[in-house]
Amino acid sequence: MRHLLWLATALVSTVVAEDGLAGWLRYAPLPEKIAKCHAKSIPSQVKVLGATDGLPLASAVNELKLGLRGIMGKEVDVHSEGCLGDETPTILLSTLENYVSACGELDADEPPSLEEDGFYFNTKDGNVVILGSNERATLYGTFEYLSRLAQANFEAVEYVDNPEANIRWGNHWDNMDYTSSTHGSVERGYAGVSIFFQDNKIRSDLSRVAQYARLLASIRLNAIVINNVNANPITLTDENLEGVGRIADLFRPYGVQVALSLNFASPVELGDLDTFDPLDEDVVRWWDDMIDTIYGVVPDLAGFLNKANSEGQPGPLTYNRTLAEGANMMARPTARHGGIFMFRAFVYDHHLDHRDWYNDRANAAVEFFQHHDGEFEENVVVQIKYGPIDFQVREPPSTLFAHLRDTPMAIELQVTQEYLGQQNHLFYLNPLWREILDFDLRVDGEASYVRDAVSGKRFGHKLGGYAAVINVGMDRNWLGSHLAMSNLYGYGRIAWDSQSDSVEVIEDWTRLTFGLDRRVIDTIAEMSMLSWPMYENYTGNLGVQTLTDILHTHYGPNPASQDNNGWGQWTRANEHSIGMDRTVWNGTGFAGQYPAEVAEQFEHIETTPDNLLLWFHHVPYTHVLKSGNTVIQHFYDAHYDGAEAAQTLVPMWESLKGRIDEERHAHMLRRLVYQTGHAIVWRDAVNYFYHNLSGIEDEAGRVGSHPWRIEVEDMALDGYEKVAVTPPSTASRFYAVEAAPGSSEATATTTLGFPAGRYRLAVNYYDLPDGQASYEVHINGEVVAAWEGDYDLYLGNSKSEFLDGHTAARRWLGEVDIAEGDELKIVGRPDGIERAPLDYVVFLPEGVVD
Ligand code: GCV
Repeated sequence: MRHLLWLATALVSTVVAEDGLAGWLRYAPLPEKIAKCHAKSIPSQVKVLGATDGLPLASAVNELKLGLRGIMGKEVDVHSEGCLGDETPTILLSTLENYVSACGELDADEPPSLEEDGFYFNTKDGNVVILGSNERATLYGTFEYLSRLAQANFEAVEYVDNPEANIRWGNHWDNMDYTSSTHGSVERGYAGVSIFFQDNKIRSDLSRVAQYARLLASIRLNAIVINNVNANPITLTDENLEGVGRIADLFRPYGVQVALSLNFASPVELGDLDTFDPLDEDVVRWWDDMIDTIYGVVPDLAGFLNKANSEGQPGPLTYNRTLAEGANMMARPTARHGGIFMFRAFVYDHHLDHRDWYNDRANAAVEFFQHHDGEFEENVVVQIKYGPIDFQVREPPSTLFAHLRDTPMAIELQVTQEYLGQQNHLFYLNPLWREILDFDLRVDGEASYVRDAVSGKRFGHKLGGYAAVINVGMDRNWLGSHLAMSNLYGYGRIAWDSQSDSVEVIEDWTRLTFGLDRRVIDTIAEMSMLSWPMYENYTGNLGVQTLTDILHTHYGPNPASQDNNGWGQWTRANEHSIGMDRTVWNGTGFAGQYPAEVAEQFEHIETTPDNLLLWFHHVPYTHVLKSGNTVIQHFYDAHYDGAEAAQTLVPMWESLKGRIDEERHAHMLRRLVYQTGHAIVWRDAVNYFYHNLSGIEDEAGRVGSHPWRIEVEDMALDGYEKVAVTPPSTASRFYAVEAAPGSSEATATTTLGFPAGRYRLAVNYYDLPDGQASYEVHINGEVVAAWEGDYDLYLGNSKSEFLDGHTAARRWLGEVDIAEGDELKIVGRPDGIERAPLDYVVFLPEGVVD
């Protein structure tokens, strides 16, 4: 109780400007009162057994010194030998093995039973004892200790912490590329260029890599694939391998092993063979030699990752060899070096004929892999995206998790927010991951949680676990958005313990990232827990998928882009009905890929939960959901709810002003303000689209009715011309205006007809890259607001050069007093390709969101 009181009174921690580089490893000083009160419980002496420079135990000592200095203002004496037992309280860091050989059996109630990477932690009896099953486990335990202290948790405890799975990898989609505009780009990266690559080479300055290694070790990730699964064969040139060696040298002290994505066609693209047929002897020899060479440079390489025969990538199917034959050919030499071969299950045909009702991309993973179960080498792990399509806002789990009984599996998650707002929209991912991992597939009628399938527990595999696509870049705060870092932290937590509680995780992360202020913790937890349902509401509902533009940047809304192409992310929306029929009786049969009990549930509309209805069934827009609403009305309502919920983010964040440092507060505020506007763009684009298609009115009369808006194309235009927007629903009433090519200024004028009063003014426009048009809003000749089209300078999303759902944005311009008959004039001054495009102006009375 006393402890809690201390926390409650220790409200505002030191508020110093920060840029996010330290992530959650800030080691910020505890409030003086707390630090003082607990200073005595921190031993002043550290004993470390068997530390070698450049290895994790040495890093543990450095980290401990850094952390204690920062958090507690305490310096410690470090000794490289000795056991517990003298009178001086001690922090003892060692592997269990070293400890036992130096000091004899541990004096514990029960001898700790440690698994690979697990550690024993004991702060009872005045000492702090951290014993790992290996060096990196001791480092994990050290980070654990520091994390507890940083959160003012001084409770005396004794426990063993073992990971659930031994594969806890990160996947980078960093490109070794060099064009006039890309110098180490990151595919689906929204936070700057690669920390590893630049201009077809490994960077000479890798200082960010060492900092990154600390972050990864602190969340217990044990390996990192540094290059894109769409792998450039030149990663394997001698010069680049030397660079990979330098990267591995920076990760090694933190116990993070490096891994590489391989391009299946390398023997042809890089070598001088004319085939990459996996059964060709020369090809086998080429890979044997190449893998030996790689291990010669990085002896502790974790292994490899391969994307074969998918989205244009080469693979064994090119030669009519099986996927297993292809994977095994490279896995064998990898096994000789103790490495793991991760083989992606993301194999599908992206030229599927959409006219065939029975075609379904979701079926692909099982169709491609089920016959090869048990054919893979022991060190092959099949890496499966969490859903059958591709990182959508809601998917059921991949059916493949229920099919590979004789092959170890890993689940592929994404920290990067492709399809999920690209780090401009707040989206805390742990609840989504939990939902997938907690799904019971009922294999053979027995409990078969996805988490147990991937950890290896369900089907009895030693190997198994987690991979997440992580898109950190050179941005100082790693992911572009400070709040997005909770997903990287949260990934580590869930990969270690799949049942970690999403609220606890976000609270811990917040304490470490922003301090102990209860208001800050509660607010960020509330915003984060709101974020998934909110985003799902204003994007794609009822399992229809996210509805981002899937043909280009996977960011803004474009419902039509899902259908009538070969990518297979279909919704089959027509004038009457919508949804993929994945039933066995009349659809693609996908539901039948689940084990019987689950298949039966999804086969029928009555037993399919509303939130996956359109994933499994094709129904009329007028179909009545379990909620009592029709499908179309649910769409309308959800979009209004979601966009309204998004508006609450800004006041919540603003309420933290002064409680967190100004630099991070201001940075996040800009993104959240942008999100409130883009949520309205989403709401309207999706609602207009289905309203238009179905011809069904919104019962609440909101869709298409915007009494407080003024369409700029309806104003008197001078220098502006009316333009159609594609997709049309990403413009209010489908049209916008742009200044005529070559003009330096354009105006739009009208007379206001709203009753006199105070209104919140906002303008929707399009913010393009390569140009910062400037704008002024005049009322009766007086400038009341001005802005520049500069979102592109600080938002990280993939860029578009068109007026569309990616560039559609809103500027909130404060409150204005107006009277009926006032003259409104907007002046736009083009810059670069940005011809001062405008969509509409809105004067919002208090409480109206539109
Ligand atoms: C690396 C999706 C993404 C691609 C990605 C691919 C994959 O299609 O849009 O950028 O390619 O998934 O996971 O391989």
